[in-house]
Amino acid sequence: MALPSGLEITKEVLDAEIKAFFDLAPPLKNSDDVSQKLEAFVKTNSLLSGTGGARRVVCVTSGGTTVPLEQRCVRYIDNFSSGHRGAASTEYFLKAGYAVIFLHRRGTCQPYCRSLPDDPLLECLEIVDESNIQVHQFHSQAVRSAITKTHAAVAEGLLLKLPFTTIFEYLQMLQMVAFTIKSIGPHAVFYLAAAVSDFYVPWKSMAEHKIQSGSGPLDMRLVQVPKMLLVLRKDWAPMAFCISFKLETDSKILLEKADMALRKYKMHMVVANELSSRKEEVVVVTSNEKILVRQNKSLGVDDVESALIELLVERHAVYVENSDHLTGQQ
Ligand code: PAZ
Repeated sequence: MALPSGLEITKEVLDAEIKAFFDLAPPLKNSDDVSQKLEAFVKTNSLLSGTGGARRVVCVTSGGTTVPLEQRCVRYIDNFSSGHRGAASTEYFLKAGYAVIFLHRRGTCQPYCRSLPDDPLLECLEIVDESNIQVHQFHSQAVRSAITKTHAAVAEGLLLKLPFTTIFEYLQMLQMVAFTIKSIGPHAVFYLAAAVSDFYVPWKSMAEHKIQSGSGPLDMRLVQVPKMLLVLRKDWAPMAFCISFKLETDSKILLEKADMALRKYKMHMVVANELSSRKEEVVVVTSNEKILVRQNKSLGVDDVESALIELLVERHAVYVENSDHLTGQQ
């Protein structure tokens, strides 16, 4: 149901829109596999031998969702997100002792691979002779580090990588993650850095076959993707610590929009970033603070995620402590 902008929809209407979205979405092809992996991952991390407690688990979403224009998709709408933010943040969450569900756009930047060249296969490998291929000396350190760290994190049950492409896959998987990590209450974190499409073509009104170009200009109606953040907070995983992102290109409206998202979707924190400066600085917006976080080049850190994750981990620790007191667990 389309409402004039500025008018709030009720929770009942939102719930109905979300139900319709999921009912009509093409079912996830590998949903059993995803569900098994999630269950096993959360189980491993919630039964830490000897500690009696759960490990903190963060779901990092990363990269952009696509909006298919045809059911047998040839064309789709996409966005710019490289997945760098999500990949870098995953590395720092792992370093801070979290287990990470890396819900990422297929083909985007991966944790520990940030210093590899764009085409690692062709640029890092060289042919020695007919039966031997080796890593080029120049890239050997980066390749070794990417392989060792990724394999170690996966083998220790600390990193679960789940790829998506479309908006339909992303939202179905996000809901599955939320339903699974709900069981670890305040130890769960959502770090929603993915650039999620605001508009889409509903499956039932989508052309089945490739849209033909012979019939003149393309006239297509995109409808709004129901905002799922509030239901994630309220219904799917109500105890989880939720951090969402707000991206704008007009810095004049950025903080106001971030503030609005914080209140409207009941987020614990919103990270505000502007397109051109997003790699150098972000502002973390909470109910009573606006904290500027910048990359600290003087300490030899050339990304903003190091300081950002340090701050979020600190705040999450306080949140867990307060929740534990409230539930009488300490
Ligand atoms: O993926 P990336 O590193 O190129 O960019 C990160 C980002 C700008 C997509 C992220 O920080 C962000 O703001 N995500 C939410 C975007 C939104 O408002 O929908």
